[in-house]
Amino acid sequence: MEKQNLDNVVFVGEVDAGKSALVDKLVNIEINTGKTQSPIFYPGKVIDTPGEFIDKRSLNGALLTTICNIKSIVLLQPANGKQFAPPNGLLNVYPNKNIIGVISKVDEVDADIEHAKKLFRQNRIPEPYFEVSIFDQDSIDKLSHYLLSLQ
Ligand SMILES: Nc1nc2c(ncn2[C@@H]2O[C@H](COP(=O)(O)OP(=O)(O)O)[C@@H](O)[C@H]2O)c(=O)[nH]1
Ligand SMILES: [Mg+2]
Repeated sequence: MEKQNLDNVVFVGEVDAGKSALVDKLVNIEINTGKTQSPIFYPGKVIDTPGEFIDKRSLNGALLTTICNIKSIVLLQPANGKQFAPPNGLLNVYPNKNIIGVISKVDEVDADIEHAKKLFRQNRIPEPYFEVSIFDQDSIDKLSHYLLSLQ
């Protein structure tokens, strides 16, 4: 149902944040396995990006190029992550984009959702935040509905 309609959204976040696994759940195509080496473009301007675009300073420019014409940025912060990976200001270079904070992997045993929320707030990621696990379809559906409501 809503899977086909997702449009104009890019998924960003550190290596292993769960971007590709989440995109697989949100779009209607199952070709996205293995390490993401370059941006993967799905129909309807849905883009999965390599974590290195966030993690490696030398590739931050490639991230900016990739997100330039995309309306919504879904930022994944793993629930078991200690740090906020995006360099200060990187995601605010272009104004007027939606930034959606997703706390991923909330099912992990060492998940600390409150810490992830704190990192988002400290870095001015706007609420609401979505707590997502690829093993919890309800959490995927809630995010999916929200993304569709932005279009
Ligand atoms: N437990 C758990 N593992 C996840 C979840 N999402 C992704 N993973 C795992 O985390 C690893 C990295 O996921 P991937 O989507 O490739 O991360 P990416 O580098 O951000 O694209 C893989 O082994 C996934 O199976 C989740 O919600 N829960
Ligand atoms: Mg990936």
